[in-house]
Amino acid sequence: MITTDTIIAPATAVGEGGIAVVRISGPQSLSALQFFFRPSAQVLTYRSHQLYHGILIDQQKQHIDEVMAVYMAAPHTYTRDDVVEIHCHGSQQVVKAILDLYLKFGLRLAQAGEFTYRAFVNGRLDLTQSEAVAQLIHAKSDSSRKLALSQVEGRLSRTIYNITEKLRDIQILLEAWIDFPEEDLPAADLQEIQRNINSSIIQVVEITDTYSSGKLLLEGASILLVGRPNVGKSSLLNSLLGEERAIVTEVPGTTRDLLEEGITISGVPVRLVDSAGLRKSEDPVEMEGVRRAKQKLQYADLVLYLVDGSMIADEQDRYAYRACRDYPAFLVRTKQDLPQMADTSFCNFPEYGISTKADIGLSELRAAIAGFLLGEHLPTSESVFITEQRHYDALLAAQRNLEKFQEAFSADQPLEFLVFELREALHSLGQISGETTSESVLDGIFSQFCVGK
Ligand SMILES: Nc1nc2c(ncn2[C@@H]2O[C@H](COP(=O)(O)OP(=O)(O)OP(=O)(O)O)[C@@H](O)[C@H]2O)c(=O)[nH]1
Ligand SMILES: [Mg+2]
Repeated sequence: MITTDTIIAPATAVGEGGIAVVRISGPQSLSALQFFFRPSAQVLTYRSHQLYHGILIDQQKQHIDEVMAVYMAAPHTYTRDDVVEIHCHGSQQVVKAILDLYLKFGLRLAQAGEFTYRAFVNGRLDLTQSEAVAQLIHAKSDSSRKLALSQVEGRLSRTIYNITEKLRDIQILLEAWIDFPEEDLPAADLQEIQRNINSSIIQVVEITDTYSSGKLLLEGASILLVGRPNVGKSSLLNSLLGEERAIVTEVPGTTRDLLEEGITISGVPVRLVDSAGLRKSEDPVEMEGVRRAKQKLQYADLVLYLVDGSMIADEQDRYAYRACRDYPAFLVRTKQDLPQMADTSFCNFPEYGISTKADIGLSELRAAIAGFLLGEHLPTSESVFITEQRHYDALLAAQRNLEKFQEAFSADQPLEFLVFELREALHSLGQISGETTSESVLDGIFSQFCVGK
């Protein structure tokens, strides 16, 4: 991709809106502005990062629109090139007229993600930050927004950078010794190297371990409510949601189809699925509902298996238990406000008692769900999570090379072997930041962006 010409694209989404923004980046940005923009007050030189009001005219001096325009001088811009943004009325016809004007003028329409690509090539963002920009744009929940933002701000990059620097120092030291092999490496240095490799492995593993939690925070978890008719599944769904979403009646078999609702539980986005439960039935509608619930079981991150605490557990409870016992599940004993009759010793899931009527045990259940989903990886403002398969694979590869380094080290292998493993590890880590990423991978990443970003 050429990165030295001047590109243009709408930066706001297609559709009607109050304003739309057209973005220009590259060496001709300022002259492009001056050519067609007539500021309402006289401007001798455009000051960087200042908004100007005026009219945009075409080649025949016809007005295109009344606009606000800003010129941003390199390098303090998104792309690090000169950038101009034109804020026009939010009509697609106006945007189109501005684009036509500048394409005739000689600017080129930007490809998807090309502004961010320039920011990457010009060193303003590394690859993880660029990827996070796309994630931020596509974020569907508050937690995915926060995750993406922390990555845009460079938290993951800094962590990887610190590990990389440590490994580079070792590489330099070892290579010097290969070049001047007269003396042996001092024992103290050798120990120091081993310690540093060990701590790097630990750091790499710590980040790798956040992958499943990170993905969960990004994509959300799926929780399925099962249990025999009338145990209180829909009541629990409503309580967790904080609204009367599902129909609750004393008639067993009220819920027949799956009902899915999104909520956050202690910061984790969750899709709660109420079901017809799991039971034997003759009724074809119920049977279809049960079939769908069974299908959902396989995809659930957690099953809440409900047993009515106020009744004696029966064959239906055991039937539902058998259906879900091979999946990650909690036993939820409902109706704790009533005298407790159920013997649930047949079930060995972690157990929680609740009452939706008397508001008993619900906050404990919420905390337990969050704890189960995220383990010790509860998000704090400091934590680093990875969410990309690409990062995960690279970290695993780096870890393997560092472990091989340790093995070769313990077996007194030649230094060349050690340096080889180090180089491989550094190469893998470099793929995360984009230092060593191939063109085709880069193309794949940036093509996921929309035009104008
Ligand atoms: N006393 C008491 N009754 C409850 C509690 N939770 C639910 N119930 C009652 O139990 C009955 C069934 O509740 P639902 O939430 O509809 O149960 P369900 O599991 O969704 O039932 P189906 O959809 O028929 O499978 C209703 O009459 C609720 O009012 C509770 O904590 N205490
Ligand atoms: Mg129900």
